[in-house]
Amino acid sequence: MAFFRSVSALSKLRSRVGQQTGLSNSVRWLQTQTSHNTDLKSELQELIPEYQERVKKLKKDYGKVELGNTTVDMVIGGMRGMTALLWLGSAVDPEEGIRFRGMSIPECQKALPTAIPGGEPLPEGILWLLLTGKIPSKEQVDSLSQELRSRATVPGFAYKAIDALPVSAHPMTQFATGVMALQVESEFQKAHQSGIHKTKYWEPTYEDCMNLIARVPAVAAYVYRRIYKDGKIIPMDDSLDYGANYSHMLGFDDPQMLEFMRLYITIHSDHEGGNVSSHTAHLVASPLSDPYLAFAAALNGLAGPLHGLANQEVLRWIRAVVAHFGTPHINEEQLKDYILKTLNSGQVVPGFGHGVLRKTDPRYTCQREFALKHLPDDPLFLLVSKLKDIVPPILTQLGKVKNPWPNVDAHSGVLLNYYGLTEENYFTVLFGVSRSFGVGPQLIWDRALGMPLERPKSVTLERLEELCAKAGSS
Ligand code: CMX
Repeated sequence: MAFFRSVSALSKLRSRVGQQTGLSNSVRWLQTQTSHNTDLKSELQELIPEYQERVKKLKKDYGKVELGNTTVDMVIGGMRGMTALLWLGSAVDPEEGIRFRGMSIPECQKALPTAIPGGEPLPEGILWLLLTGKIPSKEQVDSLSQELRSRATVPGFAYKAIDALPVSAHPMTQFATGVMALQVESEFQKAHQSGIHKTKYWEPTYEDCMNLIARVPAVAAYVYRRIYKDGKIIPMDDSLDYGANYSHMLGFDDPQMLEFMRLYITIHSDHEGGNVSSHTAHLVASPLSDPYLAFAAALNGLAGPLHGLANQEVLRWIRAVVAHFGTPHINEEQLKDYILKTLNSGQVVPGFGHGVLRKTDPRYTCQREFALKHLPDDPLFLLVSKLKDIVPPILTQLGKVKNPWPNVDAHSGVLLNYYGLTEENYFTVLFGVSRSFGVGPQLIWDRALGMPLERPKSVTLERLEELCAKAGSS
């Protein structure tokens, strides 16, 4: 009872703080939580005992509280709607979309520090927020930028591992191989072999996750330059923030592209825990596989066309439409015919639909706003805009699509293409770099909270039929 009393006192306090400032409750609450600690690890260290207490209390006093029943639909339907994971960083509401530690994308755009006045959030800010639940100051974000730069040196053997693959290998294969090679330097694996006490697991996990996050842009940029730019590598620029540096190492220094990259990483960082890549990382890390092993596995899930690879598939599909009609200026009837042709050939329309969302993805909306501001007349953007109106009614008519609205992947490709990053096979690598920002913080918390090995129960087909027959006859 005391627990519920304290929760209710907490929400009253949140609401009171909110009324005083005129901001939404979640942001107001987080603003009261800011601190002056510029060292992220020390900040985290202070928070861990409180979170451990909260989880301990749930386990001890409320372990048998039901969160919903498991149905046959869930077992044979990809576990849709089954609440089965603890994920601290973010939550997806079907109608409203993502909230990062309670903050919507527009709230993050307003509250997180930027590189230029009125600009897009710096990815370092979302990392701080996801890990601590607090809105960082510019000073804290700058200090984190510096920390990431100081960890960014990639060992030569990681590049050699990539070089062992043919240049024609898919960029995601090359990227995941590079990440696997980084594992050789895992602090967690070393510490575990030396017999570290389990209460300390989070510390080498923190080191691994921060090193991983710091190093993936260089690995990812290497893959890009190796495949598409004759292997001419561009070194990191010590004066740049994380997002700008990644763009710079890829070879894109247009200030607008740097802003888009900052926004891209921020919005692709996390999407609660049940999506394939995030869930994979959490699952693979649960038997104490280190963060590199977990994140490489996550990337392999992200590389599926129904998940992150849709990024690539959307631009490929749009290009095929343009090639088919010989122009990006296509009328509604022609577009409808092409969409039906795609559906009739047994394929999905990439960039539409979602496992959880039931409205337009706010990650789509914020990219659309960026495009409206910076490239309103781009022919491919205009085509994407038409598709957002034409595709949903057609998918709805199929009668089976639960969410006909555009998702995050419907938009990113045309923006990247506009700024010169035209090689769509590479797009999922950008998604992968961003996803390290969501996966890393959760893996650190998994170890800090002593999360156990994940091991759900499965059922055979015969047993399922037996249980259904029993339920049917009663
Ligand atoms: N085009 C055509 N058919 C679609 C569709 C689309 N965009 N979205 C869903 N459907 C179909 C499904 O294939 C399924 O058909 P069957 O019953 O014949 O197998 C039916 O509608 C029901 O699916 P659903 O319950 O609405 O959707 P799911 O939760 O099963 O799948 C998703 C979600 C995203 C895989 C699906 O909407 C899809 O394939 N979309 C296109 C690919 C895409 O954009 N993926 C990116 C998602 C975001 C991300 O993870 O990056």
